[in-house]
Amino acid sequence: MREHIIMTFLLTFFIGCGGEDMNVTVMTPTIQCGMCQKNIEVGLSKLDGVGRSTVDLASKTTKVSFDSKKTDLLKIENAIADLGYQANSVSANPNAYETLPDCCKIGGMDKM
Ligand SMILES: [Cu+2]
Repeated sequence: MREHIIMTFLLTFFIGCGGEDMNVTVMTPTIQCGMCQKNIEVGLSKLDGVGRSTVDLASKTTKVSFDSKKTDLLKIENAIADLGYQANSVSANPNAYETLPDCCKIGGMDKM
């Protein structure tokens, strides 16, 4: 009887994922303002396989839905880092960080 419950759960889980579409929440602790939000959302939209990304300034996280056949979490983390922001444990690319507007830099490097 217990096996049935587990199987039902697993099936629901796989259907819920809708095939190859995956959702991840990336910690982006160095984002400061709406500009950061735009930078990341626009930057990620250019990445092949990324469907939708939503930056939440309040919780400093970025939710990303992507096609696991075309891209993966590491590529997404690196793409965010290349935009000048920390992504999970991947540090911001220092060159990209330097080109950010001043409002996006405040405290940005302190947290690394
Ligand atoms: Cu900003």
